[in-house]
Amino acid sequence: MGLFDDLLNRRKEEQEAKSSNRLPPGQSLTSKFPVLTYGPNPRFDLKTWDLRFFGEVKAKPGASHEGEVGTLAAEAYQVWNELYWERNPDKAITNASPAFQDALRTQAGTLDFGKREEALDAVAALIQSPPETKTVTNDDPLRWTYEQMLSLPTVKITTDIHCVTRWSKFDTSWEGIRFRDFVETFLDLDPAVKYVIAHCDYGYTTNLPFDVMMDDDVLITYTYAGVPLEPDHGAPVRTLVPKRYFWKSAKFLRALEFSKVDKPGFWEKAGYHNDGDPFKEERYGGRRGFF
Ligand SMILES: Nc1nc2c(c(=O)[nH]1)N[C@H]1C(S)=C(S)[C@@H](COP(=O)(O)O)O[C@H]1N2
Ligand SMILES: [Mo]
Repeated sequence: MGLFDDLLNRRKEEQEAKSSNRLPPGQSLTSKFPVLTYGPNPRFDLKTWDLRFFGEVKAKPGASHEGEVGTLAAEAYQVWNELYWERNPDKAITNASPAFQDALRTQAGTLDFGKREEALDAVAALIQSPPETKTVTNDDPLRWTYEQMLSLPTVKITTDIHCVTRWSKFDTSWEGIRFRDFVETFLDLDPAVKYVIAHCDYGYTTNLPFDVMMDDDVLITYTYAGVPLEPDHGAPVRTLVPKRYFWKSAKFLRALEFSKVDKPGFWEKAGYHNDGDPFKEERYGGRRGFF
């Protein structure tokens, strides 16, 4: 099929999406997954990384967690990222623990780990079907190590995403921890909490009303299209809030703050709309001047 046919097809798809009200006003459809990050991707060590919950929140009395996780899972996610960070993919593998290297070679047979794609496939396979699992516990639900987080139950969703720079992508698939389930299971919130602020590596923040975060499609996610999230798209963990413009889905997430007062985030303070509903075309300006 020629370029022109591609274009016609895309137009047709776009028209259909518009007439079914699936494409928000002013958006175009893309099949790519553009990358938008202010600044560099953070590097991290998943042995020391953590995810915190703070603000007007306590752990639910007696709340504790016990779950299963692949024995090599956290290291596998680390190596996945190092395969992107390192110029030489073989180095990412040879730096890993002997146990991990053994498991990977068992998994992948005679594959050539000098080839990044092959190594990534093998790492993803190890994550999807771990040779051994172990039980992990956490009795401080306000702080999660990566391994503890991986042992939480997940849900899968397929959803459309909409970037304020006017691209939309349909049917993206994600797996992660449903925010609402997490809150209801583990947290005791001050009843006056009205806002949730996501805090990321390098200081990026974004704010949302608590009610918006409690929708059933809001995730703390680390899997995209069945494989670990790539560094460019927010590894090791991001939020996903499909009903808002995509800048509200925080990459490189490190903490969620529960607040009685609103705290406009990085782009909100720079002039983006505070609410960012794509179907209301809330791109810029809106309500400003809280602070
Ligand atoms: N930590 C962090 N999160 C972020 C950003 C960022 O620069 N830093 N960019 C936001 C913007 S503007 C968009 S459109 C989406 C882009 O996500 P993507 O790169 O996976 O498409 O991430 C959002 N989350
Ligand atoms: Mo964006």
